[in-house]
Amino acid sequence: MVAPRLVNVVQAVDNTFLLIFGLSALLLLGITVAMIWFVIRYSRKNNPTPATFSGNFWAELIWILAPTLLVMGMFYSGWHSYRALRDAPPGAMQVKVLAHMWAWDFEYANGRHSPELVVPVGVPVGLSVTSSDVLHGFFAPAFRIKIDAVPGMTNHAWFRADKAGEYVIFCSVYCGVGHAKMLSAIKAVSQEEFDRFMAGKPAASKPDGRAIAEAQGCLGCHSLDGSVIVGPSFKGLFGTKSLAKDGAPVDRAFVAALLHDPAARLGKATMMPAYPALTAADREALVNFLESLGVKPGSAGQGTAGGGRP
Ligand SMILES: [Cu+2]
Repeated sequence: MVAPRLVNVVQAVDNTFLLIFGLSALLLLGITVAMIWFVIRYSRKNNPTPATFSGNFWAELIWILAPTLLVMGMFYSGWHSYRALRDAPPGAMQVKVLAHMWAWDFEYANGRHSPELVVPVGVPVGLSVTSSDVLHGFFAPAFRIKIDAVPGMTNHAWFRADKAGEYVIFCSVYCGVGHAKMLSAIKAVSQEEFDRFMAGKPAASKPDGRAIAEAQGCLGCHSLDGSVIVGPSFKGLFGTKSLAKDGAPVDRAFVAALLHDPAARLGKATMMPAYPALTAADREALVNFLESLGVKPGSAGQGTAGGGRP
């Protein structure tokens, strides 16, 4: 009984696709050939006097049974691959997937958060997918996973990366202006590298503010070139009057408070989500990055490339 549950999801989904595609191609060919034959065989030229028909039991039975069996076969194959995708094998590593406008957050059993889904090669990974705001879709084409992220509801899927590498994650449901930027990656790494990741030792010695802004989805709402997407552009923002009710200037303390609880700091409702999972070092790097973009126009720190440190 265990065997069918361990069916490779990629294989199961591909088999269903090929089955439906093959049957569709076969039907298209059969129907087209039959149609052409009927047009010629029963044309008015070949049949000057119209024929009369009075039903045929066997013909009717066949055209009821054959499509029914075909469609049931497609259903069975689809159901089988759906089960293969839904039912994670026992003992799979569990990861909570939270979609928000416009980034992904992956939470591991030990409480570690990551904007990318880092997994060890060869280990089944169970995903519990949900959203904190609007409808999103978790789409990892390499693993044939496409599952809705719905606020207030948890959907499940699983996969196993058999080869080390980086596999792209998209959002498959249009979710607002930052939708196209809602990208992330499944990073399949060796067990040792994964253990290092879980222990929280970052590969880079110093966090890069621009990379964090990208990974956290900040750039979905805040441009770096002065244009307004949803929120104010990061360019030249530091030191200016904020949109908060109290009109406080955008400074280090303001940005830190904003990341912690945006609505409370602004004193009004906002689309901006909180980022409680950011480490202190990440937050500082992010604030440094903003500061580097906020210096007086014309001087250094346009922030168009590199880490953008002042
Ligand atoms: Cu989305």
